[in-house]
Amino acid sequence: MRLAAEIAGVTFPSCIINASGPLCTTFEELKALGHSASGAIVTKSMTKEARAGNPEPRYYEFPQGSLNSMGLPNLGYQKYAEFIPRLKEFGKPIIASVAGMNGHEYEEIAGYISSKGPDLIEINLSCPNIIGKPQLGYDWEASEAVLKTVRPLVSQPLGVKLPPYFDPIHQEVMAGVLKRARIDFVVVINSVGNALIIDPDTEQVVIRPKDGFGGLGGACIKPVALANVRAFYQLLSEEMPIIGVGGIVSGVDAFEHLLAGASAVAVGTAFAKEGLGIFQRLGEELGQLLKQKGYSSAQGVIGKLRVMDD
Ligand code: RRO
Repeated sequence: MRLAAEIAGVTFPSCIINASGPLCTTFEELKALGHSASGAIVTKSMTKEARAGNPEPRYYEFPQGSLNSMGLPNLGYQKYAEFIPRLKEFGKPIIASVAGMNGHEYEEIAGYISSKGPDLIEINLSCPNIIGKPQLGYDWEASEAVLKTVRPLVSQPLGVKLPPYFDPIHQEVMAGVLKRARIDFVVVINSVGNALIIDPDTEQVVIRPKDGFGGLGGACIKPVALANVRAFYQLLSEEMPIIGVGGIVSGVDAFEHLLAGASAVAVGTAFAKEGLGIFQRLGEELGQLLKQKGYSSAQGVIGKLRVMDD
């Protein structure tokens, strides 16, 4: 079965890749992704300075998903600038994920990291866990300003990682921003920000930062992810391919993201829970499902979702 994907002219050997977030911060972790069946190596979002992240406990798993308030722990962009040329030997696309604390940092990081030759760059506009900082993706003007200044500094395909939106007008406004900023691909969705999980036994929150509020991920967010993939596909399919993220635990979940309009899918919480073998398993499950259904490639499924007649 042909599981390859194409994003903005870059070929991915598999349409199933890691999401920026879990297990992609250190060189060892990135190399392990190189050896795995992941169709790409996606880095943790990088900031100007190295960050230790928020106080622990900051990650909580439960059967339907995860809650995190990691706070952008990463080694700082200079380190990823060293790693990227050394990760080229794996022969699969490298996506550098960039997160600034302000517009100037996005510019500095994206411009420099571009010169180190990643295959694509993702601008993260949607981290929900920086104490005192709102998610940029909910501020249209600020998003447009950052993307328009970064665009000319980057020679690779430039993508944007967005937060979930819950009303069509918000997806429409953001689609306009992405078009005007000449963005090449879209990654939806980041975790559902500022969710709260309560332990009724201890009568306590489950993570320390922000009094327990954090980003919700995993199986329980799949319907929100599919809705955002579909909405952006309807708005942008001609211009910008989509990487679908949110709730992918099985080959069927990946298939649903493709139907909704994703060209590739990225796995976060389920990768954190299951480890590197998940990319092989999901590839096998998706391959079998496509065969059963008579598809000859993953690409043939993109956007094929059917709606009901009026
Ligand atoms: O590090 C984090 O707390 C984090 C980031 Br940068 C992000 O984009 N999404 C998320 O759920 N956590």
